[in-house]
Amino acid sequence: MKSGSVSLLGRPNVGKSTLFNDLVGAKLASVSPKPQTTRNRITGIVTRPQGQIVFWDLPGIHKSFGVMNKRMVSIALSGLDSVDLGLWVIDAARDSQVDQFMLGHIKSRKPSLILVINKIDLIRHDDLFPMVDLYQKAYDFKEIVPVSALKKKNVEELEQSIFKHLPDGEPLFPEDSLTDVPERALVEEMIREKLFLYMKQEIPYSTAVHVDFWEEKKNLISIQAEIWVEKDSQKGIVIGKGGEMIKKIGSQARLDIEKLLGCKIFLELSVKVKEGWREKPALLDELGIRP
Ligand SMILES: Nc1nc2c(ncn2[C@@H]2O[C@H](COP(=O)(O)OP(=O)(O)OP(=O)(O)O)[C@@H](O)[C@H]2O)c(=O)[nH]1
Ligand SMILES: [Mg+2]
Repeated sequence: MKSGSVSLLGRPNVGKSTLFNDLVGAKLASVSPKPQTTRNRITGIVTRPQGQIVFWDLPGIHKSFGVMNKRMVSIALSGLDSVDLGLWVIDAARDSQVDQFMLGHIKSRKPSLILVINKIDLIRHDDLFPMVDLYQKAYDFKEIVPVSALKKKNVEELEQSIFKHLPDGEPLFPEDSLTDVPERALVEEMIREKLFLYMKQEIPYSTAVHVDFWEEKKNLISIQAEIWVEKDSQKGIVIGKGGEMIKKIGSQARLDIEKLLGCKIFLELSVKVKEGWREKPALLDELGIRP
């Protein structure tokens, strides 16, 4: 049997979390059109007759300023040496210079990588070949696999390529496991995703979500979560006129959470000002954003 861990690596916004959810077959990671959506490591476990893969969705690697972003990048970089295989994900429709530059930097660590060219739905077929050629020269990839995570194109083929390059071994988790991330953290992610989807400009970046109450009764789970903002002026924006925005965030998040946990959810959201939380190590620890 094959068994191993596989990280999703690359710049922000290339589609790592979308691909991760496809590979795992469940929505565990938050996805949004804004860069730096993912802040923490999320694991997803896939068990097949051939073996088991433990996927790590990670934040994007970027030039980081500030305490939180520095932590995000060191979490992202942990996916270079602490795994059996990395998927280096690129956006086929975006300029490749930054990716080439980043690859140049990590080369010396000699990670075992598959190059995943994502978003091929956005390019012409003919543009793929020169790209493959360029990357083949840039690094000794185990394989190069073009996919469209959004259209779920070629994802099964990618899984087969991954199995080919995994070591032999026994599964680490029982075969019906989906993740080892606590449910609370997944719920926080589902709520945070809605903030990234619906809030504009710097607001989503100034928010965090913290579940502070959880009670299970028969077929209903009651959850209370705080949405942290950095400044008092942001509180009203998250709540919205007549509470409309926070209601929308809550009802959309509830749908995802009910699907994830498979039962009815009562979700109550509140907004709390935690001044400059992004720069405070103790608050980042509380959110689980730890390098
Ligand atoms: N057209 C197209 N869009 C895609 C594809 N895969 C992902 N996207 C979109 O790209 C955007 C970013 O996707 P994410 O999965 O959040 O990207 P990410 O790499 O996890 O981003 P960070 O968490 O910020 O590092 C979203 O709007 C996705 O819908 C694809 O194959 N084709
Ligand atoms: Mg992501």
